[in-house]
Amino acid sequence: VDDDDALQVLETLDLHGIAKYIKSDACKNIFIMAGAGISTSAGIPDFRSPDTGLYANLARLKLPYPEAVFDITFFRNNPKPFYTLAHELAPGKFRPTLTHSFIRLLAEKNYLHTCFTQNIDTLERRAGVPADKIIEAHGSFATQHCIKCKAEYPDDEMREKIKNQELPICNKCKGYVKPDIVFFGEGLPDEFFSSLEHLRSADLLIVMGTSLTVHPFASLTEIVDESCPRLLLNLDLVGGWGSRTNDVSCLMPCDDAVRKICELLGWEEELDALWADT
Ligand code: CNA
Repeated sequence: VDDDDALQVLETLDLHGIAKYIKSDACKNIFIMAGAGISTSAGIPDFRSPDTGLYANLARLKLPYPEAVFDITFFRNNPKPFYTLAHELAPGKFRPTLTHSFIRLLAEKNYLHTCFTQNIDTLERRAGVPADKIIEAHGSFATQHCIKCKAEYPDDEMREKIKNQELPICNKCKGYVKPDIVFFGEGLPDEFFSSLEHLRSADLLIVMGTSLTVHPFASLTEIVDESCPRLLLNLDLVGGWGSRTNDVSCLMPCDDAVRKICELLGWEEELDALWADT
């Protein structure tokens, strides 16, 4: 046997192979890595899709470069473009997708160890994935602080400001207030780093709806064991997929892909029931 044969875990490198593996005793801990692509069918644009992505549509905000809208240095001088966008993306406006319900189903069936998400839309929580199984690696709109004196700013006032397209200003020092989402130039939350070691216990990693371009998040794919099956559900092939023996990719909208997986597992009705309930 050569090295690849020794590492081979899946019988076939497709969704059948994945479903069979999930049903086997070997698959206990499933980890998810999610990105903006799992929320596009909810109506929230991703960053990088060529015509529909946010970066393609930011011209009207007159930014020096598209990423500036999420850049902390830029925000300190000009928070307006960010809040224009926040108004459009405000949580509460969107319903979780079938893919979010799939993550919840994995939790209900005791397969889900941790869902690492780059998304700031809180749709994982809204879909009913238990909070202690979610790591919001780039923070979320759930809380907010003054960028100058760090004072917390009330949730209800924040919601009002975003709704009315007004700038939230610190009640104590008049500094600008920013939701606790991680901008370019800021560090990721401690709980992100402290939970990385668990990835070594992964029996399956499912990567969904991400271009795998933002680091350090993207590098989580490397932490799982060399023999751990990795499934990519995305519109395009990213992250050098296929470089490992048990890499499987399914290039289609992730809502369709999770439905196929659930069909193969006999979980389709439960999936639909969970989704109908959110
Ligand atoms: P990205 O770089 O925009 O990549 C999105 C990926 O998803 C692309 O590879 C697309 O091909 C793919 N994709 C789009 N639609 C689907 C679909 N229906 N099914 C499967 N795949 C699809 O976004 P990333 O998440 O990789 O980038 C990281 C950034 C994006 C994080 O910092 C996020 O905070 C940020 N972001 C978050 C949201 C959100 O919270 N919903 C929205 C936009 C951007």
